[in-house]
Amino acid sequence: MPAPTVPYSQPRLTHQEMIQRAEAEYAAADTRRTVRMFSTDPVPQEVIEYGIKSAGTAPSGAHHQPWHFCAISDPDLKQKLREAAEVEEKDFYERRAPDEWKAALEPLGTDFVKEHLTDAPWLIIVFREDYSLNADGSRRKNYYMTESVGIAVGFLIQALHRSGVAMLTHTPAPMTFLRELCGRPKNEKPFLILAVGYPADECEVPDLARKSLEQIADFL
Ligand code: IYR
Repeated sequence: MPAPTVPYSQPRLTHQEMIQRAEAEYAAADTRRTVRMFSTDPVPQEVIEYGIKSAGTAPSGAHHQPWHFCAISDPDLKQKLREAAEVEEKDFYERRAPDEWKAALEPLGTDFVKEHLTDAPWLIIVFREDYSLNADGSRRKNYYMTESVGIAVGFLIQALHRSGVAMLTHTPAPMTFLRELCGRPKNEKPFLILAVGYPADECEVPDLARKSLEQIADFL
């Protein structure tokens, strides 16, 4: 049976208003940079809460909303998480990383030391629900989980950027330790860590260029 519906409309803007808004949105998005050096200054929890609420507005397969967010500010937990991540990262950089991957990372200057995991005032651990659990404990299948959670993380990043904080998306591999540290159930798979805070005063970012519209799009 189809779900009940409610009317939906959005105020119609003139073409000129739309173009102005679109340009302003792009200009704001284009100021975002991934940062790796964070100030330890605190960021209010409400900023994180609204960011996660924005993430929760993302479209998802069958509207199952297959995501969960653990926002960590507790210094002891961040320390534990950093230690566990560095064990994996050390193994990655020293043993597991293929040469081609290492070469690709060289311009970024990354290594196994992950100060951001203790410096950034917030770590948002994003989980993907591979299946949901019904009230009676039976499993409910989810659909397009990776796409859905990826879109939600995009919303989260954009919302937090517009709120005035900087971020690093971090995916130590494997990330299974995060489930236990966050006390999440087995149906949830760690998707990524988003470190959130202000950039450190001395923060610099690589002088990178973004692909042009012509490079990333065709209008047919
Ligand atoms: N997870 C490692 C390696 C790494 C991989 C990619 I792809 C990057 O863009 C950056 C780092 C790390 O976090 O150092």
